[in-house]
Amino acid sequence: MKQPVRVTVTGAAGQICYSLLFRIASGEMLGKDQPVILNLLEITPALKVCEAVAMELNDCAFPLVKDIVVTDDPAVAFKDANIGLMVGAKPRGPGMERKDLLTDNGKIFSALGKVIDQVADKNIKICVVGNPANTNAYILAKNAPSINQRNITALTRLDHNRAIYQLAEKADAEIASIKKMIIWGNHSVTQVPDISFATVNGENAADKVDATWAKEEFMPIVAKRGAAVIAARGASSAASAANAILDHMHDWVLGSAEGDWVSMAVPSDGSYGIEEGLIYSYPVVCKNGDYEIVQGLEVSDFIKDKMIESQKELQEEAETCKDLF
Ligand code: NAX
Repeated sequence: MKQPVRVTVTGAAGQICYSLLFRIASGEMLGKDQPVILNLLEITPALKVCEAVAMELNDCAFPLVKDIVVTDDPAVAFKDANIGLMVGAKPRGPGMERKDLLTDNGKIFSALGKVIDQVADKNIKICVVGNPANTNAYILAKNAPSINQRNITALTRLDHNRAIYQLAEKADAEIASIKKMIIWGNHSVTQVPDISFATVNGENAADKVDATWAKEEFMPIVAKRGAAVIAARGASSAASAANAILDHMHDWVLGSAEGDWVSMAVPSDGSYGIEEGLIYSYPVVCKNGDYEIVQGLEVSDFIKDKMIESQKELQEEAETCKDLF
C-alpha cells in the first residue's frame, strides 16, 4: 500500500468543493491505489458546514481516505501538505469593484503563502482556483519563497475543457478526437483560446471550421462561458470547475495523455516573450510529476497581440497588489 498523500483543500464548505472532495476521495484525482489524508480549511463561520461535508465523506466509506481534518487554522491545514487546492476566496459582492476583489482576495493569498512557506512540504503542488486565480497564485508565490516556485500554478483547465467542447460541437466531432487545444494568458475575459495548433482526428482544426467562427464566436464564447453559466444557473460553475481541478492535478501528478498537451497557468520562464514570474497559462506536457511548457509554436500576429493584452492585464493586477508582497 502506498503512503497517503496529504491534500489540503481551502473553501471546503463551498459549492465547488461539494463536487470536488468526493471525487478526490474516490481516487479520481490521484489514482485508485493512492490513499489520501484530506485537510479541509474553512473560515470559522463556515466550520459547521465543513464538519457536515466531512460527515458525508465519512458516510461514503471511501477506502482510500485515511483521515479527514477540519480546521480554521491554516497552519494546521497546511502542515506537511503535499497538494494544496486553493479554492476558498471571497466572492465579488454588490457594488464591489474588481480592484476591491483583487486586494481582498490578495490578502487571503498573501497570508496563506506565508503559512505554506513555514509548514508545508517544500515541493507542495499548488493549484489556485479562487479568483483572480493567476494573480492570487502570483501573490502566494511571492509570499512563499522557500516553496518550489514551479509548483505554484493556477487553474485554466476549465477554460481548456470548455474550448474542446465548443470545437467538438462545431466540427461535429468526438471530444476524444480533439487534441492540442490552447488557452494562453489570464483566467479572465482577456484569456486567449487558440485552435491554431488543435487537431480533429489528426487533421488541422483550422481546416474544419471557418476562421471567422474561430475569431468572432469561439474565442468570446469560451472566454465568457463562466458568465453564461452564472446567467443560466444563478450561481457560478461548480461541478465543471471541480472536474477541471481533478484534470489539472491528475495530469500533473500522473502525466498528460501521449500526443496531446493541456493548459496550465504556471510561472512564466520568459517563454513566448511573457514576463518571467507572471502566472500565465501555457500549453504544457506533464510527465514524471512535472510539467514542461510546449516550445517552438509559431504563434500568429493576431494571437500574439491578444497574448500581450492578457499579459498587460496580469501586470496591472500585480501592480494593484504590490503592497501584498
Ligand atoms: P463558494 O462561495 O461557494 O465557496 C467559497 C468558500 O471559501 C466559502 O465556503 C468560504 O467560506 C471559503 N473561504 C473564504 N475565505 C476563505 C479563507 N480565507 N480560507 C478558507 N476558506 C475561505 O465559492 P465556489 O463557487 O466554491 O468558488 C470558489 C472560487 O473559485 C471563487 O473565487 C470563484 O470565483 C472561483 N472559480 C474559479 C474558476 C477557475 O476556473 N479558476 C472557475 C469556477 C469559479 O468561478
